[in-house]
Amino acid sequence: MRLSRYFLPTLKETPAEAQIVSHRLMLRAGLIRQEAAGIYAWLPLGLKVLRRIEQIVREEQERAGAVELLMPTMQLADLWRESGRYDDYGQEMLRITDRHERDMLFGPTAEEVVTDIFRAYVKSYRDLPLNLFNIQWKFRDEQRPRFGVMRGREFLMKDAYSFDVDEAGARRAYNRMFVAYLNTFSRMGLKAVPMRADTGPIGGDLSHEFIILAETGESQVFCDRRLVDMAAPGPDVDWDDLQALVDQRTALYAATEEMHEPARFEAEVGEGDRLSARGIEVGHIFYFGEKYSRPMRAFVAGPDGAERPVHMGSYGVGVSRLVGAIIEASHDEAGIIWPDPVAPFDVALINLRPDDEAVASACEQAVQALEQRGRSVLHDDRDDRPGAKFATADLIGLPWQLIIGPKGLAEGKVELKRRATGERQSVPLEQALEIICA
Ligand code: 5CA
Repeated sequence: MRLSRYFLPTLKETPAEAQIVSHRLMLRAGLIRQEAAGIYAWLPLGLKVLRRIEQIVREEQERAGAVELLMPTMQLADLWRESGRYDDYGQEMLRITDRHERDMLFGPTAEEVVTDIFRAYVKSYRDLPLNLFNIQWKFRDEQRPRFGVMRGREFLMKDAYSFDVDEAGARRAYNRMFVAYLNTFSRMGLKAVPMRADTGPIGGDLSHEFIILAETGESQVFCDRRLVDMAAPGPDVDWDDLQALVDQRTALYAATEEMHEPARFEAEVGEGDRLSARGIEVGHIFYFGEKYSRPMRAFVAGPDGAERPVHMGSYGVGVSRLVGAIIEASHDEAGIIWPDPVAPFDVALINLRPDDEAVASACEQAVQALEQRGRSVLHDDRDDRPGAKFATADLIGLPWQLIIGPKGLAEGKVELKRRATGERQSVPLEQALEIICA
């Protein structure tokens, strides 16, 4: 992609309204634009990151056995009257009346809709277990939308819903999502710690939040440091028997403020391992049994023929929030440092003299070779000062910067910079390409 033909509206000034670094950088790097409080347009570069995060989430959901569908953003109030949540949900729910005076709402979550779909088709234990997920925009009329996409009113969520014949099955489903989440966040270069959590308006008695540690996090968290150091299990696990893996992690103390028990914390965790920090919640999983299936009559026949409410759980990931969370975890003074798996492009190609024919043709050659090998390139071919181009490249944080100018070319060399470390090397173009594609 040529930058001269792209749409990358970067800002020189730091926007005054942004209080935390990820929000500032997202505005400055031209990733998002605020259209109303807590409501954002995703500009081209931001959209690419969002899509890559979404794809990692999708792949790990599918690996854990979940099946994707897409539910509507607009929901009928009557479904929420059936579950009993319509009046409870309060002002966070955006309520809308259609032309027929029918009460509707912009979905803040989708337990009711998915239960309605389930009960229409599934009647027998033979069709279970089932886990359905979608990646869809949600709306919550938050009282204090803030920190950009971290606490928006409109935000993208991955929400999965599991259906099992009994509690034992539901726990297996819960464990699968627990491990899928560890792997998902690890693929994005994040360390997410599972913590015992309050269930809030979703309900249920077993729940974990997945928290990224960051100074600007909204929640205070307390945990055993050894949990932070534990590696993600990876894809090669026995997906039908994850209890030991989950137990190993839930045995160590980790709790959000609402669930924190100071006396237990001190008794269970050695002084040197006690970690009290701020955190960002990027995922939340719940087991709530028959909370929705009983009032909404989502019943299945068991092996004995008797009908009983299906056991459910729900599992959320804040897909749009993750864009901000990743920046909180990975940036420096000069800008964003994208982890390779979520970067909007792999390489920033900096053309130091677009009007020099030899430089222009070397750049073309580099773009072709990189794209042939499956690497994406943002080619800065604009007529601008080198200093401005370097600043833009650092700000938008692509993993590699490939710098081509007349002086180097005369010696047969280009410059390659790794954004994360700042390490630079002056090498022939072929060698630079090898290093990038290694
Ligand atoms: N139905 C359940 C799980 S599917 C649910 O709604 N869970 S939740 O309320 O915890 O939301 C799931 C995830 O969405 C959260 O962990 C968080 O990462 C993200 N999220 C929640 N509210 C917001 C918001 N206002 N802005 C951005 N992300 C949000």
